[in-house]
Amino acid sequence: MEKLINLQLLEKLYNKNCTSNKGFKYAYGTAGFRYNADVLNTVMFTTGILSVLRSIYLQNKTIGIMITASHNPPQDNGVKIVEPMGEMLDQSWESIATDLANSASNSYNDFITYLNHLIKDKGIDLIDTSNGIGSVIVGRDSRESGPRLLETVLDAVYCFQHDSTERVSKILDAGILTTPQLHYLVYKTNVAKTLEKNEIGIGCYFDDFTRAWLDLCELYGFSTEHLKFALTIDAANGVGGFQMEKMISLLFTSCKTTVDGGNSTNISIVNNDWQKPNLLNNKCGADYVKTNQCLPNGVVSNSKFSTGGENTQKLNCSFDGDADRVIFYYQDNENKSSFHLLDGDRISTLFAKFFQHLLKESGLLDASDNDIKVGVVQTAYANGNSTKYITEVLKMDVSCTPTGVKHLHHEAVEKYDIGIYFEANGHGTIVFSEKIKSLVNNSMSNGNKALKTIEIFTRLINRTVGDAISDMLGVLAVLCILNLTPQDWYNEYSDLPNKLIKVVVPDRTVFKTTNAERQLVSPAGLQGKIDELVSSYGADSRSFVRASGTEDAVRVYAESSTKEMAESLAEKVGQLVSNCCGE
Ligand code: 16G
Ligand code: ZN
Repeated sequence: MEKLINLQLLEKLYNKNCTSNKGFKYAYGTAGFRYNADVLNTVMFTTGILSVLRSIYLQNKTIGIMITASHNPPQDNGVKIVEPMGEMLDQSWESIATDLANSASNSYNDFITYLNHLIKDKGIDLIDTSNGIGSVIVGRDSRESGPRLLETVLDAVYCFQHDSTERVSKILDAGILTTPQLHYLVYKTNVAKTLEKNEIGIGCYFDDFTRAWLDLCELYGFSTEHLKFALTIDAANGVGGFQMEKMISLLFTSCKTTVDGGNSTNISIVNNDWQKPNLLNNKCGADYVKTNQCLPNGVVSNSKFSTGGENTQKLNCSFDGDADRVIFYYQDNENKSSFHLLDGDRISTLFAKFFQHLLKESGLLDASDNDIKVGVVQTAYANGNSTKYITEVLKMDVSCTPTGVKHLHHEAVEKYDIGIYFEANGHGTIVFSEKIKSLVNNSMSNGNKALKTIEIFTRLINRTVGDAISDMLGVLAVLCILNLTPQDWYNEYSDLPNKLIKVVVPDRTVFKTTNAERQLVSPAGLQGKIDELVSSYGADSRSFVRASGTEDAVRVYAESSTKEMAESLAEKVGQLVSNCCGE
């Protein structure tokens, strides 16, 4: 350890960063560490250390660190580690990240003891560093605490200094960017096998996605300036708006965006005050709209929009604070009941219909030995009617996994050649297997438009993780290509009325589930009572209970054939949960 880690500096910087909230217990949750920003210094320091070790362990591949708390309120922040190909941290390292943080939270001695154990246990070679001594890219969202927490991560990385060669670990501060941009940058850096400053920058993200979009425009003869509808993007006052502005300037040759309101252009960004961090996710953003089923601040109701005397359809979308989620919606008039939500389930079903159509057109399905597997991955929160639509109308395969993108992503990669996955909250993407990519590339020379479209989509969609900007472009493209209005999209099926509530209990860890979180195995006997209750609400009814991975609460989801029944079922299941904790 002495060879590579400057122990004197490590102790000094530990004392600087890890002593303010001794004894705090951290846990790497569904999407990394996420807490009030005041208690994060220790875990930022240990995450910096762990990321360099992970990089050395993986033969010096570049690792990403994203400082964000997504849709959480402004006073929170968090951190997650990104793997070399842009995936979420390997699950077996999540508990290591937790243990390292908690050892540092205890004392310097515990920290050093655990660090030594980890290095030994994983066989991380800190003596022969001929492969390199670690490389890390760090990014952050627009939160006020971001620069302070970044400093702590940088302190940690600077502890890795090779004493004889004077080399230090490579670190690129990628600045303020969206979570999916950071994932993409890490992936591109590893593909290019370099992390020299200025060589691979975030420019690659804009180049690649703009190229794909413009290729589609050319293939189908539509242009960004003349979309059939007007789009308002609610950027949640987060980093997505600022990055989207850059994207727009590349996508639109003559169209100008207008901020806050928009008038005569077909695209506008509202809630774009990313430099006022206290406004982040405040009455706006994907989570607010999905939870409250209403328009966010700054988006006006009406489904028509006047452009040059013409009435154009109006569509809105909301990003979350770090722009890895997107949901769409429109509202016909001031009446809230005319609010129509096009959430992650609807994005999945739209893409599923689209790829089914493309595959038929492409001729790839004609050769039976191609055996192309296309499917949708959902969680238990997917509306029952979306699942029915995919299986009964599209006759396509559906898989269900536990909540959390890493589970959906893994399933989509393992099971399908074209795997479409979205959580109902709008987080998701499409993954394409190497097999489908080579089938497409090998047959493309005959000018087949459908094949060319699939090829462009493999570049338009962010392969690494759900990405609000890239998913939004994907949806716009599908609507243009299939010639669908937002209303057509909405009318493909109708959602079952549903209700999601939160129940605060003394200890949520006693709620253990199986069958992709759809059934409880503990507390004993509770599932039987839920089943009995659900069966009394009729055939279309369903309810499940799971402990939240991000909040100290238990979530109860219910759906039924009417709104009143869904609400009553959720409430009664909630009571069962409370009663069972009181017993
Ligand atoms: C995190 C997850 C999200 C999931 C949510 C569930 C990632 C990147 N994010 O935000 O996918 O839907 O947690 O929250 O995995 P819950 O456990 O509190 O219901
Ligand atoms: Zn997010």
